Parts: sequence; C-alpha cells; structure tokens
Amino acid sequence: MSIYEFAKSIALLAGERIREELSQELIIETKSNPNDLVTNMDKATEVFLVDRIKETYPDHHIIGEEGHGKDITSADGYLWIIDPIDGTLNFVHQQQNFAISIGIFHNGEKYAGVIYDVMNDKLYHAEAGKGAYLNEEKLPMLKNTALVTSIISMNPNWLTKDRTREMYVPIIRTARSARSYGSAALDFAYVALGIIDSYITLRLHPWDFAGGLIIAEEVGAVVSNQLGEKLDPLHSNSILVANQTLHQELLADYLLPFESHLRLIHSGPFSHR
Ligand code: 2AM
Ligand code: CA
Ligand code: CA
Ligand code: CA
Repeated sequence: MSIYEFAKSIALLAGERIREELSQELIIETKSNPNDLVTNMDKATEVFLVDRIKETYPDHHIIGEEGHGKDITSADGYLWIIDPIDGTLNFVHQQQNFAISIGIFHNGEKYAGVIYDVMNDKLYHAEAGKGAYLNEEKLPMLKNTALVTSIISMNPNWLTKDRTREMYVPIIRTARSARSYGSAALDFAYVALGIIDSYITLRLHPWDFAGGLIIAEEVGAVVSNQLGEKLDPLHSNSILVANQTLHQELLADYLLPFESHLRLIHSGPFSHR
C-alpha cells in the first residue's frame, strides 16, 4: 500500500470511530478563549491517527493540532500535518460539517492531501501531480470566474473587526454572495469542488490548510497568503485560495492596495504555530 492509500485508509477508519462514538457524551474544554473548544474526541482522534502512522512509518514526522510535533521545525523526510477534527465548533454544536484533514510533505514538497467529511462520508484526496478526487470521482479543473459572479467563503468575524473590515467589506459587497462553513478544510474542499469560488481568511495554522492546499492546487486553484506569497506548511499564515483569474483580481484590486497593512499583520502572529 502506498503512503497515499494508507493516509486515505486511516482517515476513513478515524471517521468511522467518530461516527460510532457520536452518541457518547463529550468532554469539552476551552483553549485560547471561551469559544476555542477542544473535545476528548479531537484528542483521541489525533492519538489514533498518530499511533497508526507511527506503527507503519516509524521514521515519519507528525505535527497535529492537539499537541503532537510541537517541536518540529524542519520539513526533512516525510512530514504529516494533521487536524483530527477541523470545525470543532460545528462538531460540538451540529454533529456535522467537520472534517479530518491530513497533508503529507516529502522534503518540503507536497506529496498528498486528504480531507474526510465524516458525516457525509465524502473523502477528498489528491496525490501531487495526479489530480484531485472526491471518493472515486476525479474532480475537473476549475473554471475561471470574476468576483461579481463569484461566491466567497469568509468567516463574518473578519467583517466585525476594525483592522480587517476596511479590506474585506468591498470584496463581499462586490461578490455575488458570501458563505461561511466553519471548517477551513471543507472550505478548501469546496473551492476544489467549484461550489464556492474563493476562500479568504486571515489566519490559519498549518493543520488547517496542509491537506486543502494540496487538493485545491490539483484542480488548478491558486493558493497563497493574502500578499500572493507561497504558503509555508510549517507556519501559520493568511489565506487566499481561488480559481486563477479570481485570485488575480482579489489580489490586485482588493488586497495589495492594503499591502503595508497586511505586512504589519503578518509580521505579528504568523511567525509561530
Ligand atoms: P478547528 O475547528 O480545527 O479549531 C473555523 O472558522 C475554522 O477556523 C476551523 O477550520 C477552525 O479549526 C479554525 N480555527 C478555529 N480557531 C482558530 C484560531 N484561533 N486560529 C486559526 N484558526 C482557527
Ligand atoms: Ca481547534
Ligand atoms: Ca482546524
Ligand atoms: Ca482541529
């Protein structure tokens, strides 16, 4: 079994475990603030995935949101970047609209991405250079769109904050409409699927975007930070993902006019995980 096939198989197994245990009562704790939640299921799923990877590939490196690999600073060898439950608030409040996200890099180069929409049993996956799939179906390359006919995914919180309102309100005003799904991994998957045209957010951690980056690029999406720069899978970053012409339009007409403001924001919290 290739590493790619193995990654898909453990995402499916981990998802099955979550579905089976959904009726059990959750232990919910807060992290950085009262709305930043983590459950025993987030932690148990990360342990399950890490244990499976370690027993099969003992020399691979693993970074996970819930604590694994905090000291990893190099992308040498095989590096797995895992979000056991992306969309924990959805998981707690809705028991749906959450995903398992896995991105795998080899010596810093993209290798494979897997996003498992657990409750809908939809597995988005891609091996670099070989196209992206939803379950067994190959996804078509993205069609280009203009902002006026595009649907943008953005967390509305960014429109309530003084330092970001000025940048993002014109985008939402011009777009055909906006959506917010509450799972960064699913946002990437939905761009790859072509059901939204862009996902824009000011701060994601590596585990939020590692899988999505690889899948979205396989259908021709452009993935960068909001200054148009390549994403570094070892660090947090801002995100602009869209089909090619929309990415260009958003960058040139809406984001780069705020370049110095964005550079200031990037010089702060993005330097660490
Ligand atoms: P999580 O559920 O794995 O924590 C919700 O808008 C999206 O943003 C989810 O993908 C969520 O991932 C992520 N997210 C939640 N809190 C965040 C934070 N403090 N910084 C960056 N991303 C966050
Ligand atoms: Ca979290
Ligand atoms: Ca996440
Ligand atoms: Ca998570």
